[in-house]
Parts: sequence; structure tokens; C-alpha cells
Amino acid sequence: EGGYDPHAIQGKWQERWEQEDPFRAGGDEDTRPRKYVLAMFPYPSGDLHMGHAENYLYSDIVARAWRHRGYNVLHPIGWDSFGLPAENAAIKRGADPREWTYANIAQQKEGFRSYGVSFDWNRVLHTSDPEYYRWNQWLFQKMHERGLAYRKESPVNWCPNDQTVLANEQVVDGQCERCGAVVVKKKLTQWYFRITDYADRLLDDLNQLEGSWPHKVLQMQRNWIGRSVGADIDFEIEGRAEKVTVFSTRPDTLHGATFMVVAPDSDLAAELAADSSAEVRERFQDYLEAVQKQTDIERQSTDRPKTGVFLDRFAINPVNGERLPIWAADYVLADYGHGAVMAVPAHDQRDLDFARAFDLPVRVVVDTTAPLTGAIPVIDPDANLEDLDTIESIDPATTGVALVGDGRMINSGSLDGLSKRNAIARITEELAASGTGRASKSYRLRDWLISRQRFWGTPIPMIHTADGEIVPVPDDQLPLRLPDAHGLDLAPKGTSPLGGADDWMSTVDPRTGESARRDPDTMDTFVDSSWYYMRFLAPQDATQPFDPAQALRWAPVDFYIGGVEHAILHLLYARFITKVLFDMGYVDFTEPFTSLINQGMVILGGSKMSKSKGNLVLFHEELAAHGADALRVALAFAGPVEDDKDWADVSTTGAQKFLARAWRIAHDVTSDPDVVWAEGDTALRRVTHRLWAEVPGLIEQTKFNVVVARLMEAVNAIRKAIDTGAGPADPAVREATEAVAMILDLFAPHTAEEMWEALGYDRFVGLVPWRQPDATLLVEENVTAVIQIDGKVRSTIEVSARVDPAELERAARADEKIVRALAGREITRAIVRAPKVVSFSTH
Ligand code: ANZ
Repeated sequence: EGGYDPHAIQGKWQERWEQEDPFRAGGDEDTRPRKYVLAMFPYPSGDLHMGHAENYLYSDIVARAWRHRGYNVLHPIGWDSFGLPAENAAIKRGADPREWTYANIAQQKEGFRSYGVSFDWNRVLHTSDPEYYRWNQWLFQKMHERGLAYRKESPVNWCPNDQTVLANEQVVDGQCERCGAVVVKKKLTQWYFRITDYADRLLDDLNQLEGSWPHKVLQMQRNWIGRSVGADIDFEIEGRAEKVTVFSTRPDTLHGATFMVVAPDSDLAAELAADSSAEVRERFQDYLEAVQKQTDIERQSTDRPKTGVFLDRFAINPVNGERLPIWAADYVLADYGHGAVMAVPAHDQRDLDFARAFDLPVRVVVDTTAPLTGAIPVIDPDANLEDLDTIESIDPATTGVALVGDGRMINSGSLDGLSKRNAIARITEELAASGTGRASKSYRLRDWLISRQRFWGTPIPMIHTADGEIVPVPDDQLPLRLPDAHGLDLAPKGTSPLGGADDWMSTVDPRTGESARRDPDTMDTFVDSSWYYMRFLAPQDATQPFDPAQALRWAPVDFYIGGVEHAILHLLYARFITKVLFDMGYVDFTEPFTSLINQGMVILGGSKMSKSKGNLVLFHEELAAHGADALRVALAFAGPVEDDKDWADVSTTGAQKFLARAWRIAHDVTSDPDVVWAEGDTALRRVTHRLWAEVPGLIEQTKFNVVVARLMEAVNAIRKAIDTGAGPADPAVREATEAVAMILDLFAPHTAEEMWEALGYDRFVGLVPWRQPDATLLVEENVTAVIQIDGKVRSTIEVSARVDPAELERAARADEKIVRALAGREITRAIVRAPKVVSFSTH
């Protein structure tokens, strides 16, 4: 439509927002209730892309809606600006990672401004600024003081060719993802955060997020923590002073244990082998080398042949004194439970596979054919049942199918006849009484390895003294800044590039003044993002990481939105650090994000957009072609927030047409702001007040696309009223157009401001309180009319409460059921009492 110039409008309002700063969060004197809206902060990887366009649109919609509803809203933005891509780009170009990072940040900032996102720009933070990472260092030292940051030696994936540590994800089929070299495990001393101390709380507190977080995310977190409940059981070892403890979820099957298996790469296995024969030692050593080339995932996969070595050592079963041969086998992992298992082949599939491969005995101790409920015995659902013709052939040694279901205990002394649950309780009690066992839990969760041998991250604020102590960098020396990258070799070589910065590395022991070395490692960037939401509360505070008084006012976050790729690690770490801050007395809450939404992806032609596929839809090109508002409306209208949106279905031109229509009606209104709405056309007023009644709830339910649809209907209704109904001077036309502008602000803020101005106001529409619906205008307009033939109800129809009698009679005669019921008979008389009843007579 002529006249609507999205680019001119957009430039004008962006400038005014920049000058007048209307979206700054209210200060301490502001008494309105508060809302904290946050979208996961971006990594400055380049220009903004469609994923950003979607994510920050959604947070902006919510922030704007809450402002309209009278809240003091905090909607900040910052950058997660440490990390590998900057370092890799720098290595490639021989540049400083800083240059790449801050250039990208500048570009993204500009992108957000041109997109019209209502951020509070006074609170911008970058995690790579010393003013920010100084507080990572503070956090680290606080954790260290509390014993939550510690060093330990543990096996990591090591590529002997690239001389670097690899993440589990970088190891493919046991080989280095980059060079194909066989990856080995190497023991390195690294810094860890003791997240396992918080495993129970991280798991149990998920219950309070039920209904406010996506169920899928809660489930992923639960699985990641992976709590198993069972017992620890101590076994005497022949020829060894110390006992060996195993963790079992099925202590009830203890009488069915026929051998013991230890993880080949555990200290225990090495010790047991060391005290065995030379031949055993040699076989064990060969086996260990083969095992170290495998990943944990490969080791746990069930469909590969079982391998292992007999260590020629024996354990004693505490309940019956039986001698159990001890094997080392790779299906047992060194870092789960105690790295050793009691093998019960009759009732555990992995143990059974192993027993059959090495001809070890199988003893059934649960009669699964005598189930307590009388139901069919439960057999491992994944097992191959082909051999299982009759119930007699259920012997696992012959079928190869372990009996994992419930039943009655047999061959188990005092446990005989008990169900699984009762047997577990009984045996746990008995073991505890005899001092050979106790109830216990195991977790899949591991402590958080936070050291990285990389440059572009937070330096670990610790000093290694000449006498081998590790002491914190004194407070007055923080932030411990990164040195200049120029002249440093950033290429990965297994040790941190900072180690090569000689001046930087040498320091003094703060206690003695003697020379000492800095810690050359940097922190995992997930540390940066684990508490950034707190820093937004007072990002310029140079005296503390955040202001506890501000935390009381604003935190926790009321609405958090981001991609499902962060479902586990980022959210788990943020939850962990929040609980640590709670325990330290800095915050009064234990969960950082009270509600969470995962938006879908923007895809193209059914698949993910990517540079390599050449199917990228570029943010800045779309912005240039259609303007920010059309892009925003098109994305919001494309479908439910959580669904993936196929760009092929996103209509920016349709959105632009709609916006031009909306803009036009605002210019067509001829009445003044002081008209009396009550004098306006009722039908149109009903449309307006239905908007006021429904929109807040729809926004709360994040049904943004439905709100856009309602706005489109409203614009059509207003157009019709102007052209063929009440006319442009009718108060209802103004009332409706104002409502459209106030709600359209969520999606198309520039157009909405322009409309508001055209309607004669000079205050920002983005700050105008929404109106309340008038209940009398919400009363249902339609009624149900009853149609009778010869005194009998034959049909009902929905009609307008203001239907006139002739129209009602016409509708009743045309009704299908009535036509059928009449079966050709003639109506002799019609009595119409509009709008409720029509009575036909046929004689
Ligand atoms: C005896 C037993 C009998 C077991 C039975 C299971 C069934 P989740 O549920 O994953 O926690 N296990 C213990 N430590 C292990 C390790 N380091 N590596 C591999 N397996 C290990 O599994 C717990 C069960 O896995 C434990 O219970 C143990 O086998 C095994 F009919 O003990 B069970």
C-alpha cells in the first residue's frame, strides 16, 4: 500500500529510542512489581542469524507485554564472548582473538538495534571483559575456599598426534575427529568443580520446575544426573588386606553372584594384577592397552563380544563364603560406582553374556515364573526371544536371556520367598547388621572438569608456589588479566598457550615473596554463563559480582528462553552455581530460572540451514528487504514457539501487507483522542474488548502466533467499519485502532509507534498501559434458538441475539434437520419469538 515506508519508520523510531532510552529498567525508587525476562545470551560468532531473530523476538514480545501490563521489566543483553571459535579464527589469521570477538559483538549490537529489540542497553556485559571475568575468578576462589574447586589427576582423551586433550564429542570411533589418530587416555591433573556434591539437590529440585520447564528438559537433566539406588557390598579378597566394595542396584541377587568383574583401567585392577603371576600381569597389561583405545560409549555398547582377563584372584561372597573368581573386563567402567561389580549372570544381561563367553556358572535366584501379581514373567524386553519356546527353557544359561523381572527369591537363604523389593530391603538390613554393606546411591553425574588448555578464557586465579602449594592470587591483584596474545603461540599443543607467556607466568608467592608460577589454564566458558544472569543486575559494580539487594528485587529470572541444545549443561551448571551462591548466603533462591521455553529452529525445506549446504537465509538481507517489523511479524506468525519453522512457510511479504493495512487505518481515523468510546459501534467494540480479554492470557501461554491472527482479524474488522460501516469518525474505530497499536507493539514496534503518533499521541506506545476489557461487551452475542414442529423440538440453531424475526424464520426453514423432519409436508403456520423459539405447525 502506498505511503507505508517501513525503513523510514524504523530509522525514525530507533533513533528516538536511542535518545530517550524508554526501555531502561526502573530503578530502586520504582514501586511497580518487577519481571526479569532473559534470552540466553549470544556467542559472537558473526552476524546475527535467523535463530537469533527468533529467540530475541520472543523475549522481546514477553518483555513488551509485561511493560504494557504495568511491570517494571528488566530485559538485558550481553555476550558470551570467550571461547574456541575466536581462538581458532585468531590462529588462522595470526590475529588477537579480541579483535575478532569485539568486531563481531559490534556487528551483533547493531543487528539487535536495527531489529527493534527493547533491551536495557545500560547493562551490556561481555564475559571476555576483565570487569566481568574478574568475578569468575572471585567465584572460583570462593568455590576453592569451600572445597568445591579442587585438582585431581584423571584420565582424559588425548590425541598423540595433535598433542591435545579432546572432549568426548571429539572422539569418533576411538579416533581423533581431526587427524584420525588413535586416541588414548592420558592422566592429567586438572581443576574440577564438585557438582556431584549437589547431585541430590539438582535432581530433587527439578520437581519444583515441573509445569514451568519443558518436560523433555527436566527428563534430560534427570537422566544426566542418573541417580541409581541400591547398596554397597564389601567383599573380602584372598591374599589382600583391604576389602573390595561393589555398588549394586540388585543386592537381592547376592546369592546369585558367581564371579566379580573389575574395570581394567582402575587402580584396583592394577593392584590385583600386580600381586598375581607374571603371566597374568602380562595378559592384563596387553588387555589394558587395547581397552584404553576405546571410548566409554563403545565400552558400554551391549552388542559387541565380551572380552576380559582372569586375574587369578578370588573374592569371598559375604553371605555364603563362596569363592568368586575375579576378572578384569571393559564393560565395567572405572569411574562408575566403585569400578567393580558382583556379577550375577542369571539376572543381568551383560554378566550373562560374559559368563557364556568364558564359561562361568549361572545361578538363578529369582523365580520369575512365580510372579507376585500372577502376570506373565517379565523378561528383558530387548533380548532375543527366538529360543524361548516353553517356560522350561527359561534357564538363562541356555537361552542367553537374563531374567531381569520380579519374582520370588529362591536359593537365597533367608531371602527365599520374598519379592524383589522386600528382598532388597531385607538383604540391605542384614548386610548393615553384619557390617559388610550399606544402602547407597550412585550417580552418572561426574564432577565438572573446568580447566582448559586454551588462551581465550578466564585465567585460573591460583599460584603454584616453590614448595608445591597452590594459593589464591591475592584479591588486590584481581582481575588477573590475560596477557597480550601477540607473540604467543595459540596453536593447540596440549598445554595452555599461557604457559608460554614467561613474564605473565612468573609471579611471587604472596606469603613469602619468593618466586612462583601462575596456573596456565583457563576456565571452561560454561563457568562464565553459569551466573551471568546475576551480573545483569549491576553490571558496572566494581566491588562485587552482583548486588544482593538487587538480587532480592529482581532474581530469579521470570522468563528464560533459548535453544534446546542447552537443555543439559548450561542449565545444570547455572542451577548448580545458584545453589552454591544460596549456600554462601548471597541469594535467597535455589533455582535461577522459574520458567523456561525452548524455541524451535528456523529451518529451510525441512532441514537445518547451514553455510555448507548453501541454504542460509541471512538475517541482514531479510531485514534490508522487508524491514524489522515484517520479519518479526512473519516469524511470530509462522507457528507455535516450540515448533521448528520452515522458512519456506514464513511470509514476510504477507506480513508487510498486513502492516501496511494496520498503518493505513491509523491514518484513516478522523476522530480525536477525547471521543466517548461508549458512543461507538457495538459490534466493533466487541472485537476490541475481546482482544483485551484474550491477549494477556495468550501471551502468558506464549501463543504469539494466535495473537498475530487476532490482530489481523481486528484490522480487517476496522477496515470494514471504516469503509462500509460506522465510518472513520466512529469512536469505536479509534478505540479499536488504538488497541491494535498497543498490542501490535509486541510484534511490530516501529509501525505501532508510528500508528500511535498518527492517532495523536506523543508518548511511546511501548510504555502505554493496556486497557481492561469491559465485561458488558464480552457477553456472548449468540444465542441458541429452538425449532419445533407440531410442539416437538426438532432442531436448534445458533443465531445472533439481535436477529430479526423474518431472518430467524428463514434460517429455521432452511435448517437441514427441519427439512428432513418435514419430509415434504407443508408448514401451515409459523410462530416466531426471536431470538429463542420458532414453532412450525403442519396441520
Ligand atoms: C549386581 C546386579 C545384579 C546388578 C542384577 C544389576 C542386575 P545402573 O542402574 O546403571 O546404576 N555396575 C555397577 N558398577 C558398575 C560399573 N562401574 N560399570 C559397569 N557396571 C556397573 O547400574 C547399576 C548396576 O550396574 C549394578 O547393579 C552393577 O550390576 C552394575 F541382576 O549388581 B548390578
